[in-house]
Amino acid sequence: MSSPLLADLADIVGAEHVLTDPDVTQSFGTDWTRAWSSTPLAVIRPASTAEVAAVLRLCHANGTPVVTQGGNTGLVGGGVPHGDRTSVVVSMTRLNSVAAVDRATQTVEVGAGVTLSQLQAHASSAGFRYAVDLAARDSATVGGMVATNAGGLRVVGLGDTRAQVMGVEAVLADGTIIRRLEPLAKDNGGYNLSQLMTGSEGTLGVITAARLRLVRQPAEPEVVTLIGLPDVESAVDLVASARQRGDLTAAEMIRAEGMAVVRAVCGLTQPLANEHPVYLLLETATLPDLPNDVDAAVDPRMWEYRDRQAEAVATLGIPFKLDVCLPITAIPEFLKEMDQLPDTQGREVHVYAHLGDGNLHINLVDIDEPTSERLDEQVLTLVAQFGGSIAAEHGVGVHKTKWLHLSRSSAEIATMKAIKNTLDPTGILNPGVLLP
Ligand code: 2HG
Ligand code: ZN
Repeated sequence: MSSPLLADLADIVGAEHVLTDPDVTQSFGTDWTRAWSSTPLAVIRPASTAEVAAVLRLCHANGTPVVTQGGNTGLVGGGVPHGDRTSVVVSMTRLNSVAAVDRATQTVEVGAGVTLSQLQAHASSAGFRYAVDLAARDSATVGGMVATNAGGLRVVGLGDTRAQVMGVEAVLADGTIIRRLEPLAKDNGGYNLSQLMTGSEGTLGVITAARLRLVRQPAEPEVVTLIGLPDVESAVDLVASARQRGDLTAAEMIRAEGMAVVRAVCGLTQPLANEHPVYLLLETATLPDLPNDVDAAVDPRMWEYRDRQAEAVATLGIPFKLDVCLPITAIPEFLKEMDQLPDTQGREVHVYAHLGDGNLHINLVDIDEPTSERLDEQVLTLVAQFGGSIAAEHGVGVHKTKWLHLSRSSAEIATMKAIKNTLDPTGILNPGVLLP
């Protein structure tokens, strides 16, 4: 090992788990979008909570920045270093233990490195379901999903990651371990530190394990319906009536340009009899109520048109991305105004959405740079004017720290900074992420 720090890290995790070859570490330094990329000082692969604690104690003593990484599926630059050879990436994939499902409490304890697919398979083998689902399921890990409070496809019916977290184990910046993994439905002994860690994007501690709630498997597979519609207003109306019936688990939207791209890139056939400006996918327990003359298809394979939007758009170039949330009824007007902004006018804007949650994914590909403060400012200011949130389900990352004030008051940001300074006084955990 070329430096005393790396040699000490190797003593903790084993030399074969300290990666320094740039050809190997580059992928850990580049996020999924390819918009953010730096070479890590090293990638450290601990195998236990005790090893994570020892790594953090050492980095804390040395003042070395630590970026925690799971499946590296983030889209806001929150899981990769910023600045070459300044930070170590702590890759959590070896913390992949899975305990037996606790049937009496309908919960399970899993390590941070367990992937969403593994968790889903484990839950379903015990007759349960893990409520959160998202397209990156084969790579996204529990630690990353808790750290970002991942949302995904079924929030409208089953809630986000926060709603599934009963407790977490985490290591603080100085190596202190805090552990709340007991299956306790009621636990009011003070502040809920597990929920403080949830959504903290690696800035307050390193999540090493979680106890997660499970939900019942549906008696029958859900009904998946893709519906062609003339406009976003009609989609919002259909979501409202589907919600009223009380059996809606997902309500997703694709626009015509997204349908065209996913079909071309993924070789998919036209799903409905005709082409439409807007497509709504509803997942419900029983057939949804639809207008008589509507063009629709009932088939679980309809998910593919929505699931593969991000992958399809990414083949067109490195996209400029924004992930925002709006009051759902404001979305038609918001989209009209967004398409008229100085920097979006006349451009193809790809919007796909977890419409039931009011969560829009805005992607532009015909741009010079995947990061554009002008676009950020124009779109996010409009989001704030409509009473929305600038960070829906992907987090703030490094991308949106500058715009946090549009969604949070200065008193809230000051409180967040006070918490950060208390738990990570030297600022080694994910510097530059979340807080301005
Ligand atoms: C999705 O819903 C993901 O498909 C990715 O959250 C969003 O590509 C995006 O902007
Ligand atoms: Zn999404």
